[in-house]
Amino acid sequence: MIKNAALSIGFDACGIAKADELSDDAEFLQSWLQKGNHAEMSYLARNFEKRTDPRKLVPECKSVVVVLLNYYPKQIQNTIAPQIAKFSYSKIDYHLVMKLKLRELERQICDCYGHESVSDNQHVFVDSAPVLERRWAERAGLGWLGKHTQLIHPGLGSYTFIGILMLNIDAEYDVPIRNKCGNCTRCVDACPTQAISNGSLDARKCISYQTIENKNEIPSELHTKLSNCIIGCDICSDVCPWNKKWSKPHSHEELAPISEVLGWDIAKWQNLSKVDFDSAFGNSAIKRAGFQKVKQIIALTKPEKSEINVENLDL
Ligand code: B12
Ligand code: SF4
Ligand code: SF4
Repeated sequence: MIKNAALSIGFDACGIAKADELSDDAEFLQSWLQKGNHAEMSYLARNFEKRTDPRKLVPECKSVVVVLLNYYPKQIQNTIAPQIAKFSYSKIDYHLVMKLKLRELERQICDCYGHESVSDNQHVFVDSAPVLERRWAERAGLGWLGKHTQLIHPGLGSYTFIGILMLNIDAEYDVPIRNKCGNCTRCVDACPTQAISNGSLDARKCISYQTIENKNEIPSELHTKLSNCIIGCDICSDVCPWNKKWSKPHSHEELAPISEVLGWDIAKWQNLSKVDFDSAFGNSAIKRAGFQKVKQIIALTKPEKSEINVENLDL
């Protein structure tokens, strides 16, 4: 029932994992944090026990339902303009889109299994809570974690948002699938800042972190490596052969893009006013980065045609 309901609500995939302690991940996470890989995202070091055991976050939790929403767009941005990552194309911030759909899934589950199947505490998560969402997606059989650390779903690729619903009831659990990265290292080789090594990411070097999360100045050694990215970075995703094979445009109306922005040229971005920014991005995920930050990054980037053409990549 749960998976059928998720698909009928419009999610592209759904899997279920048993709520358990993530002991291997706890070890990995501790060493990742000790090396300072989380940069200034101090929240990642907080709530360690809750992050590595969902039952500490939602005490009655027995099952972790994981849903995916494909966000690969139909139309790609003008490639010589400063680039915004595809997750940020939509008019409406994806967090809101995911949460509304998850609430509907929760309603249908409660109709079927009763209200006691969910906790009175927070149990719907997208991005913002101490939950290792990619690991749960992997445990729920929805794909494997690529060397670029993202979840690759066989059939959808990695351009998917992940959402989590924790339930107080048992369910039939899925099993993880095999990692199919093999000897490929395209994402590692293509990363302009060498932010990925051994399937682990150093956020200090990641353009996505620098352009979205970093509230301070971008370190000067990275200025020439921003590769025309102004909000997020899709380089390691774009070069992945599995995305070439599986990424197909979504048809989710809720993720309709801010069409005019996709056609903006370099001059439009460079002359962007606060009024233009607020009117285009008022409800979008880009609002979070803020006008000043976006303007500063545009000033640092050197507009050039993106060298990565997904269509020309061989599998
Ligand atoms: C912080 C964060 C970031 C940071 C740090 C990214 C990172 N790799 O940790 C920054 C700002 C850089 C970032 C960037 C992006 N992000 Co982000 N991010 C998050 C967030 C909020 C937390 C991730 C986290 O916990 N990181 C800590 C690391 C250690 O955890 P982890 O990477 O999940 O790895 C765990 C497991 O994979 C496992 N593991 C990994 N390797 C190994 C090895 C061993 C031996 C073991 C035992 C375990 C293990 O253990 C880890 C935990 O201990 C999640 C949402 C969430 N709550 O999960 C979104 C999330 C991961 N981001 C997402 C997206 C879309 C992106 C971007 C693509 C956006 C963009 N285009 O710019 C980029 C991708 C960059 C990249 N290559 O990862 C999506 C990923 C969707 C997907 N299909 O994978 C998420 C899930 C948000 C969502 N709800 O959809 N992000
Ligand atoms: S998002 Fe960009 S900077 Fe970050 S790991 Fe991927 S290619 Fe490197
Ligand atoms: S580019 Fe290659 S190594 Fe990187 S995630 Fe894709 S298949 Fe794995």
